[in-house]
Amino acid sequence: MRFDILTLFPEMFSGPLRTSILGRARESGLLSINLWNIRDYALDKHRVVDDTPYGGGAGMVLKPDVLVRAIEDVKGNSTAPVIYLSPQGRPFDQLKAQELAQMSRIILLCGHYEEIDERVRVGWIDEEISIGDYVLTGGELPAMVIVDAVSRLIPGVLGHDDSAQQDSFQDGLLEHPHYTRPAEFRGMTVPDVLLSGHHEMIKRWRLKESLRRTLIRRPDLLEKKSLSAEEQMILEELRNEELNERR
Ligand code: 4G0
Repeated sequence: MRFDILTLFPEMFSGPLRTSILGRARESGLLSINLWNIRDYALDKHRVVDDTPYGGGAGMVLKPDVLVRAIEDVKGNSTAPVIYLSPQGRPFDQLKAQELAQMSRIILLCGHYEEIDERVRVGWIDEEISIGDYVLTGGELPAMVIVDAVSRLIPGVLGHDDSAQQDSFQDGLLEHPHYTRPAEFRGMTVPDVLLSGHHEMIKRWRLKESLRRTLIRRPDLLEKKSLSAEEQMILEELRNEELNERR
């Protein structure tokens, strides 16, 4: 999969995208991540990229001519969608990550000023995405979040093939508790069932604890999810117990 990122601060990306899993995926050719400096598309002597807003007020607006020159150069004749990262975008979630992971190429536009000229949005932006209800100094961190969340869904990027499919959110539930050795740590033990070797019982315990966590921490996720007969039965069980979970 190919990511093209348009930004005024390409140097912000050098750490995260070269490290660990993403670094390895890029070296192996599974991912290509290309950075484009918007300032390179400002043609005047001082390479000005922004201007004051019509109607007055604080803040600056990215100049449409600079931005469109950049977008059209990166896009070429491809049909890759141009995605703008902004607090006004559609909320990003795991379903959106899965959807984007099906594409061969996406173009991410990072703003650093209050806004882009509305005519750029109307004419050149295919989608606007927000990673959450908070404001950051730029769209660079949101772009990295999207590259990371999408990349780990591409077959081969994670070491173990099904680890991305198995984890929480993919099936709409939070993860169950996990333990490793020793069986007793500072007086705290591991649930007996996990030491029993009884795979059916372990599977049921994990499902029950996933449901317990989701019920306590994120009941909104359960309302959205269609539940199997087994899940409905366990939920009934949980509702008859007093719900116990520390934190
Ligand atoms: C556009 C995205 C971009 C407009 C970008 C700020 C948070 C997110 C930016 C603004 C961002 C997010 C109107 C402040 C850059 N902050 N939640 N900052 N305004 O995805």
